[in-house]
Amino acid sequence: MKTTKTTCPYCGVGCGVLVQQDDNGVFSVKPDPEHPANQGSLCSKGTALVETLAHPDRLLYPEINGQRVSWDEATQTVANRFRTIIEEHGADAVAFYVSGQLLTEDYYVANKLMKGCIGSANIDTNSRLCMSSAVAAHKRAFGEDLVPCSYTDLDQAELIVLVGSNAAWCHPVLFQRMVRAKKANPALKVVTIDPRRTQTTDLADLHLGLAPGTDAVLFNGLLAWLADNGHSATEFVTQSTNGIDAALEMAHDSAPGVNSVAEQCKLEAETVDSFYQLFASTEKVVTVFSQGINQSSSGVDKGNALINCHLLTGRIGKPGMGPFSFTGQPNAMGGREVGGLANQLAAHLDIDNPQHRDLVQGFWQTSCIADKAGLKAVELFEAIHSGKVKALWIMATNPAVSLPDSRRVREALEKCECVVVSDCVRHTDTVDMAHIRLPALTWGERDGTVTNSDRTISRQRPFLPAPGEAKQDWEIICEVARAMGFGTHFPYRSAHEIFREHAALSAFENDGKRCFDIGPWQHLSATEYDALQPTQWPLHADGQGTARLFADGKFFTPSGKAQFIAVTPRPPQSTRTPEHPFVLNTGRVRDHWHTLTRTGISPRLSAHSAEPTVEIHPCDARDQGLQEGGIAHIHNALGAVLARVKTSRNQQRGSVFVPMHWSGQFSAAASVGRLIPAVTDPISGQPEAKHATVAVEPFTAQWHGFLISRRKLSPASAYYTIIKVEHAWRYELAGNETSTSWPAFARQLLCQEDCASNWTEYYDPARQTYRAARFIGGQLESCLFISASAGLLPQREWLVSLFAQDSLQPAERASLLAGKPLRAGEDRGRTVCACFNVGEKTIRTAIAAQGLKSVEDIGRCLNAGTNCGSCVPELKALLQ
Ligand SMILES: Nc1nc2c(c(=O)[nH]1)N[C@H]1C(S)=C(S)[C@@H](COP(=O)(O)OP(=O)(O)OC[C@H]3O[C@@H](n4cnc5c(=O)[nH]c(N)nc54)[C@H](O)[C@@H]3O)O[C@H]1N2
Ligand SMILES: Nc1nc2c(c(=O)[nH]1)N[C@H]1C(S)=C(S)[C@@H](COP(=O)(O)OP(=O)(O)OC[C@H]3O[C@@H](n4cnc5c(=O)[nH]c(N)nc54)[C@H](O)[C@@H]3O)O[C@H]1N2
Ligand code: SF4
Ligand SMILES: [Mo]
Repeated sequence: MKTTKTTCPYCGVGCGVLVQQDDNGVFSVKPDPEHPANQGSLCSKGTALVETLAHPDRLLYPEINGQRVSWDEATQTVANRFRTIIEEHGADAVAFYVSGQLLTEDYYVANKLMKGCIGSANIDTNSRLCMSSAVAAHKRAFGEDLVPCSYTDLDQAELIVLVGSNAAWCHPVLFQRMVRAKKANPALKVVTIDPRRTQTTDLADLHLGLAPGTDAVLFNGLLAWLADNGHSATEFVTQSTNGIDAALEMAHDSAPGVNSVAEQCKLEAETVDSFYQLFASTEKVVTVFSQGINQSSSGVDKGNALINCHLLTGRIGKPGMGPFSFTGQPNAMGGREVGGLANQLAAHLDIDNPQHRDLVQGFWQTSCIADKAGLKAVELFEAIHSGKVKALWIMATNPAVSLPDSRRVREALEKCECVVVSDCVRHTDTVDMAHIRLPALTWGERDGTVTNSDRTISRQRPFLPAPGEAKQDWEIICEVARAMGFGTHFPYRSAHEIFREHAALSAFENDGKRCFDIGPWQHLSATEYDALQPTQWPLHADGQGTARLFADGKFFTPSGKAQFIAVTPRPPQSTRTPEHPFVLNTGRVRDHWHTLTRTGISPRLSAHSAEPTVEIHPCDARDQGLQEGGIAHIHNALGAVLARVKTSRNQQRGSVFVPMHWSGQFSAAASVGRLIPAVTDPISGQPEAKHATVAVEPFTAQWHGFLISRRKLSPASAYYTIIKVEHAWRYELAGNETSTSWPAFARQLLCQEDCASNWTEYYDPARQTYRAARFIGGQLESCLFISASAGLLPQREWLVSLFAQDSLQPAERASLLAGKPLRAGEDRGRTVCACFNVGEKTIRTAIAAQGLKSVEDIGRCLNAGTNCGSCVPELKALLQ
């Protein structure tokens, strides 16, 4: 048994995992009991990591215009095209668009190449869509992009306020940590603030389902109320802060009293009052914030409005308290440390500060350094659209799906003279649009470091060989840099050498002026780097980390004091109109990751939320003529999306929620980025992904169907989504054409060139019922079911189970065509527990038959809910 200690590549919790390979070469993944982030637990995504190791569609060789080429030719071509464009149009005519999923070492060299050598700051990252509002709020309040807290503060807090965070699904291991903290300390109170009720609300003592976009009013109101009711930490405020008066004046103006706040936020006055009382009376408060705050056209102000409340009460820098931005991507923080955003330099230095520029240039010894901020993501794609930026290199992100107004993003990519993409997957919506494709290594193969939400730097270590000719991102970047003539600045032979330089820069002429300092690591040997233990920056001279910042009341502003920010609440930019009466909120589901390039290939992770849904209040659904399980047509001036209707009282009236995950690779028309306007925060440039306005109407399907096939096929129906199942792909289909010859449709779709295979079918044109199955040898190859009504289609799960068999018995073939399982109980229903693969029907049956009363009973009987715990809120709902 060979064991590798590494870090999970998904969310910003940054869990340690142990990857074990047995003597037969079979891998398994376990939580690393020694890693401080997860202390022995993993969520469903982490648990399923092994299932996503062998990607069926890797990008293995460099390509130019779809033709395989050598690495030499690929890197030389990228270098020549970039050089030519720079010579003709200047350095600002080229750009990089990178990602919080790169390792710190990759990020460091990308940033050095663009800002230090090419001399433009046109390098921005998908963190712009993710954390840039929090970054700017931190900078304004603390003088530097600093997260004060440590995960241990969650264990010690007496009140945890979660604002715009669905931690139960998005930071599951931290959510479970809060669940445990509440068990250990029943006095711990939890408040959730979110227009929706989510699985996170399950833990809450108090939920504030405020009107979308009104958080700044709520926190301004809290600030004023705390000050008026004698809860200011006067000594701390005087000694360690500036700007209290202006902030309070604005707070009083905009949120004078509980009643005004309640009215503006559309909450009950008692609810607001309870929250304010609770906040005032509890010393140890952690306020967690995430995308419900950040992804807003006033996200920076919202962040500061909540930080203000911690400054007023002095609840920062001490155990169990502080404002805590949960970061999204595995290396969101590492990217910020090396200056991956277009308005940063490196090592938390500022691009618009001439001394900082001199410092970095002196350290890098390069001849030109960018002297002004570059284009932020949304501006960057606009500049590509208008032809100002002519060459773009995209690394580890899928902007054709994830940027707002994605139709315009695609147009920009189509117009761009030279699109280079480094990715590990051959087909994504973005990779498909590239002129030059560069195959990158991915998790399990690559080597370097990441930084999680609480500043812990951990190693990602490889345990798999490089497939095909794929290379690490830093190697690819260095090779292009050398081909562009910058070789002397890119002498690195390993991630370790890059890391040492990054550490040295953090300490260079620092003398305590910058908090980000990992200087003691600049001399690490290769062996020490390999053995690096998870450590929270900044480092002390002896190499020890720092759990919590600001314990000494010192901040990193020029005055050394924290800064209150006067906040004038602003409403979101899109307003409801009679044509577009719904607020569209977007975000994540439990078991999927972003644009599905990884979780979309795992049957286990695809089972929980199999299709893109639009969640809507049942009364709104009724008013709009929408049926549960039907298909909705969601549209505005920018575009349209089709998604399955899911009614839920967790959704407030007038708002709908659509997940961000479905791309063109997995659906006909479910990419929700098409509906998000490219509206951004004026300071951070972060898009308002939580607030578009839309119409929601029924899509009148004339027929519904599904298809299960071992091979990937390309259905041409108005609605389809693709779901990975064991041994096959499942397609849910619907169309609005009234007459179709189903046998001909089936032959075209299922057989493609080869129709000789064995084929059985059943067709009742009068009832629009069609069923077909295709066999190769005795093995089921594909099956297709069509009906006039979605409710008349057979259950999918047992049909999928037939694909596990090498051949089907005649009775099974007959039952297949009849659309009825041979044996009862073969249908488990929708997966609830992804860790143990337990379906909803199995759970319901067990609850009824065995009189199960609690989540623990279900666990004892079925194992469900006993591993990662993410499905516990759903188990509770089933019990109810
Ligand atoms: N399963 C899973 N986990 C993930 C990811 C994933 O793709 N899948 N991605 C990771 C990444 S990169 C990120 S950034 C994080 C994001 O983690 P979160 O921010 O927790 O997730 P989201 O679902 O984007 O949005 C959080 C909540 O904001 C709420 N919200 C919307 N509008 C408002 C508002 O006006 N006010 C308030 N207070 N709340 C509002 C939404 O209803 C939603 O429940 O998740 C990380 N973890
Ligand atoms: N509507 C809406 N839009 C959103 C959001 C939202 O809440 N709502 N959230 C926003 C947020 S917070 C985020 S973080 C973004 C995420 O959006 P993206 O970053 O666009 O999404 P991913 O699917 O994570 O894309 C990562 C890409 O990197 C590739 N990859 C994986 N590993 C490697 C590697 O080691 N090297 C290289 N070169 N490539 C690799 C993957 O195959 C994939 O194509 O979406 C944003 N967009
Ligand atoms: S919480 Fe889950 S997805 Fe996030 S790092 Fe841990 S195991 Fe990975
Ligand atoms: Mo994110």
